[in-house]
Amino acid sequence: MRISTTSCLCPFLVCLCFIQRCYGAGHHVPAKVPSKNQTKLANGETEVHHRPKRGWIWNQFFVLEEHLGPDAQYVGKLHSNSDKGDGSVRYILSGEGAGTIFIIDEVTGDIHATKSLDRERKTHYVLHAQALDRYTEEALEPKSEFIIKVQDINDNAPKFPDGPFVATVPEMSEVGTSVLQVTASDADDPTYGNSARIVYSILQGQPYFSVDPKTGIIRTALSDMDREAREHYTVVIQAKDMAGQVGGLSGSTTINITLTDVNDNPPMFPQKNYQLYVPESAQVGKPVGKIKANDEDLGINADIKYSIINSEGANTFSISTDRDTREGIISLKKARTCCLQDRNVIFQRLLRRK
Ligand SMILES: [Ca+2]
Ligand SMILES: [Ca+2]
Ligand SMILES: [Ca+2]
Ligand SMILES: [Ca+2]
Repeated sequence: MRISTTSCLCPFLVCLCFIQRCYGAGHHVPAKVPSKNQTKLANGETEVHHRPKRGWIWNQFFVLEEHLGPDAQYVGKLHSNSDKGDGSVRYILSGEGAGTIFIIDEVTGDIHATKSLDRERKTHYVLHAQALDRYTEEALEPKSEFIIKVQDINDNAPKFPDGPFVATVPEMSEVGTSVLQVTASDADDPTYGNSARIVYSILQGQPYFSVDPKTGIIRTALSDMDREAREHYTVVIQAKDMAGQVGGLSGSTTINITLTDVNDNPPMFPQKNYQLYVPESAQVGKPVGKIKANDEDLGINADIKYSIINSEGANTFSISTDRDTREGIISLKKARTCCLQDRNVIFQRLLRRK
């Protein structure tokens, strides 16, 4: 009687179902232990060596998940050497799913799965096999434990657990600047085939952004992206399993990216010259006019401080900044004894920087 472990000889032969570990080959090949893996023992029995060979695996039964066929799925066969085929041996299955999911033909030892199984819900079932003499109820073999493993198929698309995402990156960033990493998960078996092997690609957002196919890191792909020209971008990233191959399942997520401001615009006066007429009666210290420059940047980058840079103007006028309106308020600095002519007063705009 053969056991399917190397450490001991079990008198109970489990005719193991072999399965080739390649995608799409998830069907059972009735177990024939390769002759090279068998050792004849002194008592005439054969010891099975459990060396994986040519990609075949034994010591487990496999059943393909999500089986939709009308018939129960064949899993494998239990067999005792004591079984002469005369029906005197009775096979009994117990353990997880025995009698409900897995049924055994008590005469032939054939095991079938009667229900569709979901590997993502339960990966394997631990069962026990017994062989009894049908007439005496005597155990012909010790009770043996074995596992029915649920073989994965690619029935889960990659998913992004969160999203949509919001991200920012400074305008004018160098190409390749990291913006955000997105990560999808795939419920299929990551240890087998490509069912959970994800490749990222960008569906929307080119040529401004790119995504690393392996890591899901989104980067800038264009230099000189100018917030003042365009501030918001919508990027759609796809995660596809089967290593991105045709036929893979996919999921996607959206990232709303905003360019943040950098101070890349000086304040500009909309006019080159201003003419202000100041009456003789104008009081010292009182405003006599306003000017306003525009700055396309945002926040502190658009703060303006006005000053008078020619000495003649600076001697006669002062200028202050209205923080709310960002206007320059011009006031008379000292009383004049004669009429004020039109003055060519130059105002220098200074960016106030941090
Ligand atoms: Ca499943
Ligand atoms: Ca998958
Ligand atoms: Ca699966
Ligand atoms: Ca800017």
